[in-house]
Amino acid sequence: MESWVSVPKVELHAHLNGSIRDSTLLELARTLGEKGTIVFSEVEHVIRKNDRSLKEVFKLFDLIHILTTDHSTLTRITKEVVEDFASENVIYLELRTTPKKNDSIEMTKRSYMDAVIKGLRAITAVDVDFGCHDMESKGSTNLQPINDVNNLSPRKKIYVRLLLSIDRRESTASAMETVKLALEMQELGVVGIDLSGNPVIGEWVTFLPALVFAREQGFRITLHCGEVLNPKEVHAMLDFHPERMGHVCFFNEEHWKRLKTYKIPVEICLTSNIMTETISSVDVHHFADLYKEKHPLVLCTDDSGVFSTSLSKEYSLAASSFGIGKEEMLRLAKSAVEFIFSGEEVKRELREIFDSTMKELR
Ligand code: 6MZ
Repeated sequence: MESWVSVPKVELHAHLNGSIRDSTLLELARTLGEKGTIVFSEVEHVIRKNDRSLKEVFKLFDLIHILTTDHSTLTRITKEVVEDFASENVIYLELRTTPKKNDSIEMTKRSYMDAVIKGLRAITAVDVDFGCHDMESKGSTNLQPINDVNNLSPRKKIYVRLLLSIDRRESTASAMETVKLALEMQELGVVGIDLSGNPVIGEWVTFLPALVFAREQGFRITLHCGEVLNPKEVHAMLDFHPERMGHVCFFNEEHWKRLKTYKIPVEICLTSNIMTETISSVDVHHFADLYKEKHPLVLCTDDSGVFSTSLSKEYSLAASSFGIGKEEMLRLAKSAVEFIFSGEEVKRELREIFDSTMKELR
């Protein structure tokens, strides 16, 4: 398979706690095992396992959250996850996470997010622009464009923006709290709201008031949609007309028609859909039809840790499965710039990076 590591890429659907390195999870599990909080031998095989049903994935998230939900660990995983994306030339990342409360360790949704921001500030290996308006956010003051040809060893630069996720287990009040937190943190790079979590749990009407409020406040919204058969919910989500949708697997004729008419960009997660058996194999994935019809699409990882993937691997998989050449794939990668939740200035800079890569290829 061709390597897609060197190609600039945009990642718009990545869950923080799903993107942790296995080595870090095992280290955290070992430490909690030594403290007697968990039994390491019972969780080791769960972390190492590769193929998981959708149900098992959500069980694994419960375990991951036991391992990671303290402030210093959150800071560490945020730093590592962003470094990993930057190392494979992801130039713009919208990282999503569910702010969590844990009274026993005095964690509030705000302190959870502060720990995430601390992780962004702790990155030194690459330059991080996370849209924060104070000087500290720019990391190194020695900012270099990623592809500055006059510099022999330019530092990599990654734009990181945050989406706050509402978990489908949450109440309306809790979802509303997340949106209010997003408002408080707009200056710290929060650009949108996501609805995610176990798709068999929760009702659309529970989250709708918070999503309507988020929209009124100017946030862009992405919804996990159609991960299980639930035509009524898909219908209601399409009525809401979000700025993007993730997965869109269980759609009927009417849903496809509306999605295409509205031109809602779709976050495609090939490996995730196949591993969780939401889609039976890559050759019957709806990517093929949407791509053929020039529907707005973006390739994403979903949970690179949980599904042992990377954005480069997703590009390889799409290119080889659907017979797409390098230049065409680059065009697909570039098109994602139009669906990001950041403003025009960032879009312009990203387009320039893609244009110069395309020139080099010719
Ligand atoms: C739905 C998913 C997901 O928020 O703790 N999440 N929700 N479908 C998926 N596809 C398999 N993958 C991840 O990251 C982990 C959380 O993201 C959501 C789940 O709510 C999971 O608990 P954070 O950083």
